[in-house]
Amino acid sequence: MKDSRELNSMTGDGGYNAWLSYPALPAGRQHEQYVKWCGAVQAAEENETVQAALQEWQKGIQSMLGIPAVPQPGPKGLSVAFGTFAGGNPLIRSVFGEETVRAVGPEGFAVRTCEDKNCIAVGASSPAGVLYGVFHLLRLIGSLEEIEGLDEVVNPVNGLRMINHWDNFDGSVERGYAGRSFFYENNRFRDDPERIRDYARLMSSAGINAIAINNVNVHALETLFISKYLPEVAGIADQFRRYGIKLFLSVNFAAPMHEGEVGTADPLDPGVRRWWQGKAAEVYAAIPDFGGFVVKADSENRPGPFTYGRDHADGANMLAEALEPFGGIVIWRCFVYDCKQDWRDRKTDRARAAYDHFKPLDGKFGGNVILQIKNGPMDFQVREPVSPLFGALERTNQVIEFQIAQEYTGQQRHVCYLVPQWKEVMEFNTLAKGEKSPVKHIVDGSLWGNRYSGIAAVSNTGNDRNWTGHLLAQANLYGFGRLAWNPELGAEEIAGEWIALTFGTAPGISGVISRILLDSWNIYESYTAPLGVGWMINPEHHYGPNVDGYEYSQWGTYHYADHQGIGVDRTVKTGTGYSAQYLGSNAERYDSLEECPDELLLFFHHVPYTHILHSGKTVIQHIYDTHFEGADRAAELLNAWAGLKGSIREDLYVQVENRLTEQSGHAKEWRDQINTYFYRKSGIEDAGGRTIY
Ligand code: GCV
Repeated sequence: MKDSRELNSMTGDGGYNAWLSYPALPAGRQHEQYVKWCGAVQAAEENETVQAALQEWQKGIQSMLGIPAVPQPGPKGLSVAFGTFAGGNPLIRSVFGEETVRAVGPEGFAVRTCEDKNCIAVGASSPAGVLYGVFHLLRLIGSLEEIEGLDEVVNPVNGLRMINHWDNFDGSVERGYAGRSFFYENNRFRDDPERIRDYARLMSSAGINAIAINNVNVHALETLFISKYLPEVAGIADQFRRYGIKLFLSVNFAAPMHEGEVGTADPLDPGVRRWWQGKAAEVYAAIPDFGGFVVKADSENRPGPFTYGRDHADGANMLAEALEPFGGIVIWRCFVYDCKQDWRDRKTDRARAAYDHFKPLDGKFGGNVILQIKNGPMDFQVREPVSPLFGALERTNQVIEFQIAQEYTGQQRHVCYLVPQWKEVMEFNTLAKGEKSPVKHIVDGSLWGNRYSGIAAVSNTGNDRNWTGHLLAQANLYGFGRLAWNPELGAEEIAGEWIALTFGTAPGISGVISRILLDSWNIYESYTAPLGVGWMINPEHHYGPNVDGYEYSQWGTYHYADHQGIGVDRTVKTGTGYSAQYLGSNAERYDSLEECPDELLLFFHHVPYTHILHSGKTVIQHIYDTHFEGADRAAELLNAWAGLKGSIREDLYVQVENRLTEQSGHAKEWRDQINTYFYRKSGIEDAGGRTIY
């Protein structure tokens, strides 16, 4: 346990500083080592990003070590020095030889402890690389890692490491669970540059380099972000630039008509093409490093090229042509499906839709178009198979889309650490090019040699003091950035970093919080929809149990439970044929009732409740057992957290205690609704004789 003096010295910021809190480090050998090196800093480059790195360094060192990092013009005793290779500090160039300089990519950095030159040097080819290097060093110190003997080159694995905001101009956030937007309120840009700057610091420190600031559902006023509101958008881009982040905008495909200048949005119409070209020129005049457009077209009632008998490639290429002269990109989303499927039609299948729409277009997209594909074929459920589009597109740039916002995983009222799920998806072997074809090598561009690579995710932030509502949901935000930077990092490793940086390094804390995080996905899965079938939530707002919520709605997402069995038949012979969208043994495994993994059984097969799983249990007994256990384990999370009282800051402790209390009660509600539903449908008793209503 920390002594009270140490705890009180940590400011009660309510979680605002998140993983940039820089908690004071304990006295000891490691502390001494840091103090020895970090009292002086050389970082004279005038570039605003290098200066931001310097400020961050000084802030971090002061807070963690209790000493100032004094700027120093040249070598004098031990120091930390950072700058670009071409930036004019001869020390940086003398520490790193040609070979190292060549190995450092545009956003990477090299770091070396040079005893003979009395410095720890961070060198990079770009100012953004310097900033990433400084955050790296701060992370090492914050986690009590060695900084003597450092000698490494670190490059991000993925080119695009992107956050998508679903923020609306009126201040609401679609699927937002952490308050309102910190960009907008009441159809105005909020005048809160400090918050945006701190947000950029947090994102950059996690490795993010691209942010789309508005919802993919672009409404009337947001359509004008590329015209009337450009000056305000440019103001946000200025803030982002300092932290190495490019700004993107979601655009309305029908914008030319909306602004009344052209009577159509037909992508092959010369007037429409000219309109977008003019618009791109205006945007780049205001924001020279503008990233590009994100587009949701012909999806959930958004406009798109279908209206004109054109396809997605026609639409995307038209926008890409407008952005190409400026180096911009089009990120075209593949979340396209018929949202009004009728239950009598057993062949139409929402899961098939993205593949059916986009596979035939492989190779038809321009070089600066990237398809953004949701990780699963449905919609960010707690469990889905990996989208079969990964592996199906050989000649198309593609990024994966995750959802940090916990729309279907407890809405940041339940803890659900998603990094393990994302890692599982990234490791999935698509078999697209032999045995070693994991998703991570498709999205990093290495499998097919794509020009653009990357990973995007829907933000879980809002203007709540702690950014994410649930404090533990910060781990997802941090974890996403770190995983996008390097998919080889482990879920536990990332959790450990986040815990040390947020709560400090006092013994006994990390193990408890790490266990809570690492168990949380499995716990959430066990008391909600069973065996991969998904949904079973209240329609529209998507919170809380409602087994038949979507079964009898017009949105066409079914589980087909009746008194005999449950599940969606997606097999080739008797079902929708979705399983055939996978390659080789993946297709065979999912299609086969015997081989299909338990956790996805009901996604692929309709089975009787008495069907025996690989685990040896019947489906119905599995449902009862997991729901009883899941609710018990949710309650244990609260007990585990209670053990931290007095060891971590009270303001942080209380926040999580409140959420875990709510989760524990809500998990029981889930348990009872699901168990009761299936007991009454099936008429089969629980072998454990437990209470089912
Ligand atoms: C932004 C789901 C969500 C919608 C979201 C959509 C999308 O359907 O419920 O709120 O819209 O996905 O990803 O476009």
